[in-house]
Parts: sequence; C-alpha cells; structure tokens
Amino acid sequence: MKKSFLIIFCILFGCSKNNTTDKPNIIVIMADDLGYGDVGAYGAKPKNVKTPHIDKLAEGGLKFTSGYCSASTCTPTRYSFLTGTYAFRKEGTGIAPPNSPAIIQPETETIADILKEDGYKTAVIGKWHLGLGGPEGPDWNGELKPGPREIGFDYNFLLPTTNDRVPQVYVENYRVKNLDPNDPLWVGRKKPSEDHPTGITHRNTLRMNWNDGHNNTIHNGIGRIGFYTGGHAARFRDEDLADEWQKQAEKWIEKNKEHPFFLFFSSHDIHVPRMPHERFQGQSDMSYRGDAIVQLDWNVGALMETLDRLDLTENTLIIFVSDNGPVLDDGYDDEANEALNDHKPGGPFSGGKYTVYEGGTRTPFITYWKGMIQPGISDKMVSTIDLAASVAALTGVNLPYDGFLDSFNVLDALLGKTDAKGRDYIVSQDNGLRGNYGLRDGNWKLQRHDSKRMYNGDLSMRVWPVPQFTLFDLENDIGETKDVSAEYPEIFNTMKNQLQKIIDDGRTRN
Ligand code: NG6
Ligand code: CA
Repeated sequence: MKKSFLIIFCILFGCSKNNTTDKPNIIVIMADDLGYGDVGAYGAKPKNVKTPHIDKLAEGGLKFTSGYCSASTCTPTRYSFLTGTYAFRKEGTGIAPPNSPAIIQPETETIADILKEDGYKTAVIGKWHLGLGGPEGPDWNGELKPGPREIGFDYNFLLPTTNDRVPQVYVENYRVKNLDPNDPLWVGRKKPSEDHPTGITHRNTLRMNWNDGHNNTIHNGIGRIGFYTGGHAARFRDEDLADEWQKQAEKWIEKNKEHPFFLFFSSHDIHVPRMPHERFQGQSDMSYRGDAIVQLDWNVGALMETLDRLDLTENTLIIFVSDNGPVLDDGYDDEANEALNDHKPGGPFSGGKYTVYEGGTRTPFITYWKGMIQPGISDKMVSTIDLAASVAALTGVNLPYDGFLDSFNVLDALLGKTDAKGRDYIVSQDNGLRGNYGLRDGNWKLQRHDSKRMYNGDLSMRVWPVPQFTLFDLENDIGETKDVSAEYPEIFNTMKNQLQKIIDDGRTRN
C-alpha cells in the first residue's frame, strides 16, 4: 500500500535522487530524560560529571542551542520523531503502559520507511515505549506483531517500554528473547495472586526505595509499574542494559556495513530506575543519576569506536538527541536531588520533563559527520520531528502528502550550511492530548495549559496550578519567569490564535 503509493507518485512526478551525496549511514542516538545542562558540552562541570565522548561529538560537530524534542515525555516524542507528526494530533500517544498495543499503525509512514524504501538497512536497538501487538496488546508468549518491523525497521532489539515498567525482557524481532515456553510470561495490571510479592508488601527487601508508584512487581530488588510472572530465563539485570545495546548495535552494524544503514540507538539512560553497571557506579559526584550519564557517555564512545574500527565514521551522520528534558525525583529515592551539588540539569532553562517550559523540550542536540559538518555552534531552531523530512531531503525521497504532517526539511541547518534556515516556530507539548502546549516563535514563548496544572519547576512530579495562558520574552527572560502577556496583548493574542490554528489545521507541513 505505502510502497505502491510511492511508486505511483514517483511515476507521476518523478522522484529526484540527490547524486551529489553518497548515501551516508544515519545513526540517531536518543538519550532518555537527558537535560540541556546534563553534559559537559552544554555546561555540566567535570567535578560533577564528565562526558568526554558526547563532548567530542559536540566539538567535532554542530552543537545546537535551540535543538528540541517534540514533547516533555517519552512516548509522544518518539511517536513524533518516527512519524514526523505532532503527537497531540493522535489519541493514545501519551506515556504507554506495559501492555500497550502498537501505537503507530502499520500503514503509517515513518522515517524508517523512507530510508528502507531508499535501500537502507534499518534497525532500532534499545528502548521502544511505543507499544507492541494488535488491539488486545502484546502476546508476550507469541508473536509481538505489529511492532517496529511493520513500520520500516528490518530489525529490532528492544526494551519494550521503560525499565520502570514491566517486563524486564528483551524483544528481538517478534519474540521475547530467551523465553522458555515452560515458563510463560504473564504481564498485567492487577496482582496475579494474593501472595505475589510487591513493592508494598516486601518494601524492606528493596535495593532502591520508591516514593511514588513503582510499587508493583519486584525485579532485581527494584519495584516496578505493573505486574508480571514467569519468563525468568528471559529477564535481564538493569545493570547490563548499556552493554547489551552496544553489543547488539555492534553486531548489527558489522552485519550491515556494506549497505547504507539507519540505526535508531535508543538508550534507556538516564531514565529511572537509574541502576548503572557496577563499573560506572560512583563514577560521577551526583549519585546514580550522574553515573547513568557517565554510562550513556560510554555508550556514545563505544559506538564511535565501532564506527572507527569498521572505517565508517566518515560516511555516517550521527544525530545525538534526548526524548525529553530532565527530572530528578521520578518516583524512586536515588538521591538525585540530594547529590545535585551545583549542577543544573536544565541548563539556563526552567522546567524539565512533564513541563512545557523550555527545559521540557530544549535538550542537547548534536549533529556530527566527520569531514562533512563544519564544527561549530548553531542557534538554528531544529527538532527531532524534523529528522524525517530532513533525511528524506538528504536521500532525495519525496514525502507523501498524507504523512509527516509537521516535519520540516531543516537539512541545511543540521549540516551547518551557510545561510541555512531552521524553523521559525516550534510547538511543544507535555504528554497526551488535551494537555499543555508551548509555542516558541522567534524569541516569544506562549504557554497554554489546558489541563490548568503543570508539573513543578523543581524537576519532580509534583503539580501546581497555573493560568491557562502565559507569554514570555525569551530574549530577556530565558528562564520564563515573568509573564508579559499584559504588556504585549497583540503578540499574546496572535500567538494564541497561531497555536489554535496549528491544532485545528491538522498539519503544518505544506
Ligand atoms: C510516570 C512515572 C515516571 C516515568 C514516566 C514516564 C510514576 C509515579 N511515574 O508515570 O517514573 O516512568 O511515567 O517517563 O509512576 S517517560 O520518559 O518514559 O515518558
Ligand atoms: Ca523520557
């Protein structure tokens, strides 16, 4: 269906190929909950945490100061990154529960489809959190279908949701890896039996205490969201995730190095539960949150080493991003707050995860392509939602009109070309539909709170009431501290209407 549309489209209109650029490999490294100020290149101090490998990418590539993800939670950002469409346009794109069915339907075109159709080998390795299976949800003991392979990925090796949600198993292509059929995996929302140990009944056995949620089934001494039984042979240790991502990525790249490839490398760091490998524990001065940053940085370095070893570095475009801004206390007592020192997870911005302050979605954003991207700093506005249209431009593919509704071609900005244009404006959201929005246009920022409440600026999950609309002047107030809506009524009204129109129009790409 999708392919035939493209072929007919190409016959009618011609699909131009850009012959000047040999198809580069493309790797999108997406960190989890990593804030603007969490890495050295963006201001983190070495005495708190060191990130030499990410810094090296930034020094040898382009460091964006206005690089965004689309939402301040995981699922909507990932949805938008893959589909090029704002998640607030689609029901069911909020934070996905353990038994969520596949959120992106097979007929939806994704960035992976575009590249696959252009001859790329495609894979996603790491955190998924976009649901698996048909309307009834995942069949954990059978085929986990539809999933990534129905939306353009040749290969997937996944942590199905987030690691604070059950189950702690890998999904390789359609199957739970190492699942013993004699020990079937059951995943549910209710306690499976009266004597099932939970974070509540067995709280004193936990290695890491919970303070909000995360008190259902216990695995590896940590309480989780949701319940599960069985599948023991398939279960992993939290401490081993980072090594597994590297192992699988290395294997897959090696296997596919003769073709152009697209790898979505989706780290779970630095999401809770923060339980880095023993060799990283204590490597920062900021508790496990800092150590998880060190682990993420190791992953970046290991991946780069793999590319160097295989002589692929000069033919690979690397895009390093985060899926939402920072959070400190996200439901476990891991001392993220206590050990913060003078570290600023959100850099100069207010808010973080769950908020539509700049800190919620303005995150580290680095493009690196040895020999092709001039090292530097870019203040151009770009977003993860634009990667689809931009890689389509890079490979010379035309986008279908009925997909990628909000993805803009900002390729020249990503590559640091002179006179390149970024976005003029960007919409951010927090989580799900009917939530909160941010609209940045130039240096003006409108916040709209339909839920009339917003998570606290202290980077925790606490909520407090806010006015529905506020306006900030980012040029003079980067921290969004002073509502200037009364002083600039015209700008205020124009932006309110602009946001409403963006929502009502159903698309922003021409
Ligand atoms: C919240 C969880 C939080 C985190 C978040 C999703 C509680 C109390 N909080 O519901 O810990 O898992 O969902 O994060 O359960 S995300 O980065 O995957 O969007
Ligand atoms: Ca996240």
